Amino acid sequence: MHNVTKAVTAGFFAIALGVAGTAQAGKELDAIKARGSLICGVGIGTAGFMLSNSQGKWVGLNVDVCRAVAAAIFGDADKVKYVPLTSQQRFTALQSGEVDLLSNNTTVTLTRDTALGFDFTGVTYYDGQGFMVNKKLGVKSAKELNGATICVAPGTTTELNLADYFRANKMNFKPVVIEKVDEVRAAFFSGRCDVYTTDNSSLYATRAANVPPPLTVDDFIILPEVISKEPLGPVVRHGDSQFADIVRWSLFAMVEAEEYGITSANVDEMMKSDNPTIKRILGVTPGMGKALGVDEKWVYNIIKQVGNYGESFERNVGMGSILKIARGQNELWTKGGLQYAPPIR
Ligand SMILES: N[C@@H](CCC(=O)N[C@@H](CS)C(=O)NCC(=O)O)C(=O)O
Repeated sequence: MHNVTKAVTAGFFAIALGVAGTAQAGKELDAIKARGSLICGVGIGTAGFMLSNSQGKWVGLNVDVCRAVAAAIFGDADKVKYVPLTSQQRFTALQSGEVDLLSNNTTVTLTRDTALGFDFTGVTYYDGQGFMVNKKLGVKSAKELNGATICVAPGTTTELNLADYFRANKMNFKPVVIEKVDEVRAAFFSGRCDVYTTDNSSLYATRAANVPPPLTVDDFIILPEVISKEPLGPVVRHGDSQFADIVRWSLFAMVEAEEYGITSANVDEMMKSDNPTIKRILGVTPGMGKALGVDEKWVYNIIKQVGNYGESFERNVGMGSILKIARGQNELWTKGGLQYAPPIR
């Protein structure tokens, strides 16, 4: 009884004094640390987002999120093992523990967040579903697609939105459902389908990187209709909130660093900044790392090794890449976009 009273009293004083809590070690995080690397579920191969390059190195905007989490946990962005997964395989792989997280263009939805037992930890890329067609088809709008044969991947929001859109517009279509993304692309480019539908990001990537000669980029158009909201972001299993917090705040840190002008090129200089916010973000003023259960230099390591969100965007999918995607909705909130990180404090 006496001990309980003491513990309760100590707890009361900790709260009353506003003593900062330290993150509780979670079982997923313990397993990741013991293993010495993060296992990240990615896609099969989509230029700009997740692709094993000619040197066998995984690169892309989604890959950078995996790298940022590894930089936060290990101080080393290279401590990641990548597992390529199809849209059909990804959720079982996460549920079974084959991967620690997915960073693979998965859309945040209510049922995935609840019934599937996952937690979403932010939005890497605000997207929407679109349609790509060969120009020869002479189609200018999705409303002209009645009766079309449409290539689509299974186990996706894409399949569901497609059915909803055609029903709502009183049109019919013939689905050609193919699991592997390279086979979907091949089926579309060979003319087996009139239309390829998926997230617009994937359509841009496919058009920029996968058109087989003698066909060229100019043979294909992406129709103007965007038929859904596809907020794409990292996903973890229910059960380890500390690990979820690290994934969530690693992505936020990339966005926050962009807002405060901290880049991979100037981060060493920024360590000398007098700005209290920058000092806190970079761990010069300690506390944030401890609260998250990682090194105080977690953001420094992310930005030095991976870059801020804008750098990653431009390098992988923006003007520094073959995709040349405009920032659009993925611009910072201060510049009219939707990317908004809550404060690191
Ligand atoms: N965002 C949609 C679709 C995501 C998806 O996995 N699409 C596949 C089929 S097109 C894809 O992009 N794969 C790319 C890859 O494996 O590299 C969802 O979460 O259901």
